[in-house]
Amino acid sequence: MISLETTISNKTFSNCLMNASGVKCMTLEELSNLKNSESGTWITKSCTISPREGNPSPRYVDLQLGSINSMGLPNLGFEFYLDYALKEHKSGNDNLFFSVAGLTLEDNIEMLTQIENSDFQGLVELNLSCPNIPGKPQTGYDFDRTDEVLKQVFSFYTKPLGVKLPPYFDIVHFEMMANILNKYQLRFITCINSIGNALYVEDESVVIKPKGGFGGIGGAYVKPTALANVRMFHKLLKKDISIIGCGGVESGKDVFEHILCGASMVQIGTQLMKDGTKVFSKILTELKEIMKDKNYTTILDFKGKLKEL
Ligand code: ERO
Repeated sequence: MISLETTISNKTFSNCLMNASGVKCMTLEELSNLKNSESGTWITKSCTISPREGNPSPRYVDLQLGSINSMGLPNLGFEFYLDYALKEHKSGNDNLFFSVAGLTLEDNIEMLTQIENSDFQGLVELNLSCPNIPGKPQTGYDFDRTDEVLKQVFSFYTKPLGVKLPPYFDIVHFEMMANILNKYQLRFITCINSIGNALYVEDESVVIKPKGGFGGIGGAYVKPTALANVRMFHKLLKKDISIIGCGGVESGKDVFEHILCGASMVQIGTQLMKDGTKVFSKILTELKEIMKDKNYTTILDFKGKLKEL
């Protein structure tokens, strides 16, 4: 009997799959579809205090090996998502993730204060890595700023919280970020967000409108970078910080590799956008097949156990 059950912080989920924030999780209808899907849990679209339209279209394009996006944080505003989360809580469900991406530290503190003082008991993913807001740097690339944000957040916030990180590409950067993260009572990190500010060219033209065509890349293009980030942080972070892998997941094999590298949970972005929520059952079936072939019965049988030469 194979179990895909997994645990993050004080929550246990029936399986290790969920959506990546931003993908099919903005409206009530999309959130209900995710809730009713085969995924182990789900997360809301990163929100700001006020609703946002986001960037002009075209702003999301499927590519041969992935996607490029510059959505610009379109969302229905904090109140909508808090209201949604509280309704879930009232109906007895606290096993969902709430994504927060304030445009300033003050905005993040304002939203987290309201969550802290509410009945919501789920997990919060604080997004420190949106690459698509003109004029706003990705916090996760500014080490001192990240430290300051976490210091201020953990001065009052007591509920389970994690951060969504941008991809890192330098060993010293991994070490610097891990040293900062290890100072705080983080319950998880999610890595990676899209590889920011890439450029895709077709027929002598860019393919998305915002920022002169620059956008975040997801999908198969980013899998090796995602696995490297999951692996490195698995080695460097204290063991009570779980890792949620994200990047390039199209199949059970991709999920298996994320878990081998150290992920406890795996998010799906580009492929969920392409296939809709039926992607979860397909990938779960493939993952179970792989585990069956290898005689693994739980995720813990292979989590973090990547072989090195
Ligand atoms: O443009 C966005 O809304 C967006 N796209 C990403 O690839 N990652 C994000 O974190 C994000 C907004 C928070």
